Amino acid sequence: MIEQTWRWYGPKDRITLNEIKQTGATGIVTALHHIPNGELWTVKEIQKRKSEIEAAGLHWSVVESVPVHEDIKKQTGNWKTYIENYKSTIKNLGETGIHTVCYNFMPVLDWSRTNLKLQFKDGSLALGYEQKAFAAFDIYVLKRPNAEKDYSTKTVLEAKTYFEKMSSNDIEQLTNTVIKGLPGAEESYTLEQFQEVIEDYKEISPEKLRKHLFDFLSAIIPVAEEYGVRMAIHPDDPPWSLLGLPRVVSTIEDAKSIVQHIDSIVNGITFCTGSWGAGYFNDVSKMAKELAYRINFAHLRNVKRDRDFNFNEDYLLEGDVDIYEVLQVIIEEEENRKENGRSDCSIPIRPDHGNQMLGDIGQENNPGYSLYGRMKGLAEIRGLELGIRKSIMEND
Ligand code: DNO
Repeated sequence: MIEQTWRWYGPKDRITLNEIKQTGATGIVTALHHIPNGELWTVKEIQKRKSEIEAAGLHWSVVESVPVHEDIKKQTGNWKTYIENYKSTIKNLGETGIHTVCYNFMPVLDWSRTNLKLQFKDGSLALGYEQKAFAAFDIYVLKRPNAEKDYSTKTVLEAKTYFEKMSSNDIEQLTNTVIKGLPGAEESYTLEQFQEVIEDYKEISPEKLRKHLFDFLSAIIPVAEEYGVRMAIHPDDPPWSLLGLPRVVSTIEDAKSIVQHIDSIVNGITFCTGSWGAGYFNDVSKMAKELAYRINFAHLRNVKRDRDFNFNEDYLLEGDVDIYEVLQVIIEEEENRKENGRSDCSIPIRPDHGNQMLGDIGQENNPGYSLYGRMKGLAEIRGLELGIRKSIMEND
């Protein structure tokens, strides 16, 4: 069976481990959020968090994430030390019995949205991304030189009208949404710092960033192999360049180039249906089929998207991604691994974001990480899995 997991932000999360048990999840996805990016995670710190999780009758199934320091992405400053620290962290995690690590290679920004409280058709609240709002921030708030060139003429015009109608409160809210970091991003900036860190990437083309990613993999994967840690790179969210920054984990070609760079089962991906699915150019079912052999972790959620780079998050079984097909591929992959006697035949899956609904509304929520919305997603995954397994058995 797939391993049903739940992302928990540690002791400060308003949703407790005891509550998570009632959702049906058995595995916890978490990180040592208090350790600054780049520093190594000691066995003592890892063990402490692991024991807390186990005391609640759950187990620490996936680390999301061990963050990759910006210096590693740029190969500047202390990047070599940070790589050594990363290697030690992987070793320490493996030795403590944690065998899956999610990470990303997105410069500066982790995931991005423009609206964290989008009124949904049924009164719940979803997350959304509007290209004209993002462009308004980029052109008029950040004032990035030549930003207009990165948008269509239509978007540039819409962004102007949109910006002219914004109140100072709207501008502040949008700015915070973009630069303060969404949960898990670990980095947060002021506008001035943000302008500087973006400027630092001026000389880094996508080709260069890809080379830096490959150098990172060449250093990390042998250690991950030795200590039995399955690495799982998370796709860019959304899967296109933002603010002129390079991104190299956006398409099927990107994903293939990564898993093929070092052909090892520990050099895998986090199959995030919502991140890939936000790009109209990504055929998510096809990606699942072609990348199944390297799926080490999955995030299931749905999106409604268009060809103008707008999207909003949607209920798991609605939206533009065929979650049934993706889950079917994952289950078949698990069966293949089982037949081959592999120890990684139970792939951890978590419901990714969920709408704020019912008792979530009015509560302090990590954007996307609601209680009821995610529980609804997990319940749907559980039902879908049961149905898929029964139909596979009947057809055998
Ligand atoms: C957002 C998350 C991402 C993810 C990182 C992985 O909800 O999926 O923040 O954790 O990109 O490194």
